[in-house]
Amino acid sequence: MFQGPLQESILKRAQERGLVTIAVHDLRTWTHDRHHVVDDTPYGGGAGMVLKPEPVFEAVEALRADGAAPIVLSPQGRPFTQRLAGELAGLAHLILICGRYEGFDDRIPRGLGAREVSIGDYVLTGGELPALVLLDAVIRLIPGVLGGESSAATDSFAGGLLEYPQYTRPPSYRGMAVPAVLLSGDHQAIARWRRKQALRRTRERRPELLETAILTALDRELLIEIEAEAGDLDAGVAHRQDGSSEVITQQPRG
Ligand code: JCH
Repeated sequence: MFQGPLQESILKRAQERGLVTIAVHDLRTWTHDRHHVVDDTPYGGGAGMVLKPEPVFEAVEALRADGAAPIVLSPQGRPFTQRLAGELAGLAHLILICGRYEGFDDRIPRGLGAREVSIGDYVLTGGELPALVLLDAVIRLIPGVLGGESSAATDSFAGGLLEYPQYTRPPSYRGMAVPAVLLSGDHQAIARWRRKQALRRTRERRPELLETAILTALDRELLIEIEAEAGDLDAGVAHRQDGSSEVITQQPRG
C-alpha cells in the first residue's frame, strides 16, 4: 500500500534528495508466536477483532530510540488540518501507527502517549491510507521539497480561505470564457478580483472558515459587496464578472 504513492513524483524526489527518510515496518515482526498474530477478540464481546497492544508497544520501543512522536491514525482522532500538518512538519521523527480490524486496544494510544489523528469523518478499512495522506501533507511543507515558486505558504488554507478560481489557455472553452480581468494586465484589479473570489467561494462553500480567517479592511469591504450581490440575486438582480448587472424577469409557472 505504501510503495506506490511513496515512489512517485514529489514524495519520491524528497526521499532521493535526502529531505525525508521513510521506513515501513510490519507489526508481525514484533510477535513471538508461530502465526505472528497481531489481533484478538474484544473484551465485552462484539463483532470483529482489535489490534493487540504487545506488538505495537514492542515495535514503537524498538523504533523510537531518539524520542520520536508516535501518532495513531484513527476515526476517533483529532481532526487533521493544515495547522496540524505544519506542527508535525517541525518534528524530527514521526512514528505513524496503522491498525486494521475494528480498531485498537485503547491502551495503545494511551500507554504510548501517542497523538490520535483522524483524516476525516468516514470509516476506512485501516490506517495506511490516512498515514499516506498525513505524510503527503507534511512532507510538502519540509523546506526544499517544493520548488521555491510554488511556496506552500501561499496555499489554500495558509491564509484561512479557500483558493480563488484559476484559469489557463484557451481563453474560451466550450462556451466558458476566462474572466476578462485576468487578461487585462491590470495587476491591482486582478489581485482584488482574486481576493473577492476567494472570499465568495469561502462564504458559499465553507462559511465557518470566515470565522477564523485573517481579514483585512479591504476583505470586509469585499464581503459587504458579496453580501449585497447575493441579496440582489434573491431579489432578481444578476451581476456579471465584468461588473455589469441586469434585472432578471421570470415568467410565473403553471
Ligand atoms: C481504521 C475501523 C471500524 C476502525 C482499523 C484501523 C481513520 N479518518 C479515518 N477513517 N478511518 C480511519 C481508520 C484508521 C485506522 C483504522 N480501522 C477500521 C473499522 C471502526 O469502528 C467501528 C474503527 C480506520
